[in-house]
Amino acid sequence: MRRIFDRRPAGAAPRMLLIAAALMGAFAALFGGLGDALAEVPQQLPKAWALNYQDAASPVMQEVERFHNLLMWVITLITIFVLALLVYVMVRFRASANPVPSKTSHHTLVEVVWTVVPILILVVIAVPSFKLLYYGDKTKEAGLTIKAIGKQWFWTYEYPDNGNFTFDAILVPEKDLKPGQPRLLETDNTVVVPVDTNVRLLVTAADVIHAWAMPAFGVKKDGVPGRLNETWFRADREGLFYGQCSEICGAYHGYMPIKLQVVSKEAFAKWAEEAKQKFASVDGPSPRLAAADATAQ
Ligand SMILES: [Cu+2]
Repeated sequence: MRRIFDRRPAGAAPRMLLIAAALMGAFAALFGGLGDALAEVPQQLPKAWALNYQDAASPVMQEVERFHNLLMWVITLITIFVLALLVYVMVRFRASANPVPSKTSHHTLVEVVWTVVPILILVVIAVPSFKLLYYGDKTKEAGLTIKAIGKQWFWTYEYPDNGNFTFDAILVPEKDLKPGQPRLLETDNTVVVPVDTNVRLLVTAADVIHAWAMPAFGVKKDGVPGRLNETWFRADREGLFYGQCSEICGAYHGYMPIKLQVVSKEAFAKWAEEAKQKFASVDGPSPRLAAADATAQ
């Protein structure tokens, strides 16, 4: 709500307050359906003109950052070294300073050095790179499993450990956005996970290749039809996090975002109980369809 008050023109206070109160009501109603667990929460969003990654919220992303910082050192030192060599050659061996160039074409020591040193640099990079690859691959002790199924153009989620309910998360179009909701990132249903819990994420797709990507968690996993990919994350704080499909999957590839809320373990248990009632079961008919059938008969 802060943004509304910041933009308030002088003298328009009472009307803006009324509007703000109405919007607050709408916001509360939006989340009201899933109980108090999903009241207003801190959002983590990409910022305009920001540099670097979003703040890491999962151990894999912390390791990604560490690896990135190592690579920055390697790249910077190599670039400075090559630049210094170039400048030295341009100055020291320019035509006026060196009118008769040397005809040397081989130098065994130099050739061995410029082969061995890059190999050593690659080994220094490869070791932490493979460690990180396997660290992000899977978790041995998962607190719960979530399955994300990419579809043109939305995500379907399943919670096999919490009653095997399933729901779709579809983009909220710009005209229906409530204040504070980000454009192209807001979905009608939210993926909810408990804080400080290893979440095993299974990703697949029903039509073409999609990718479930959540920058703050260091997760970017392809969803491939007919295959089940696995990864994991452990959110270290509560709040709302946003991601997007990251495999170009058709005309509305940019319109299938991911909205995920991290809540306390108690709030998650409560949410899962309510979600079991509200959403369809993977094994059974949708409660909404069952209700429609009952009225039809
Ligand atoms: Cu997609």
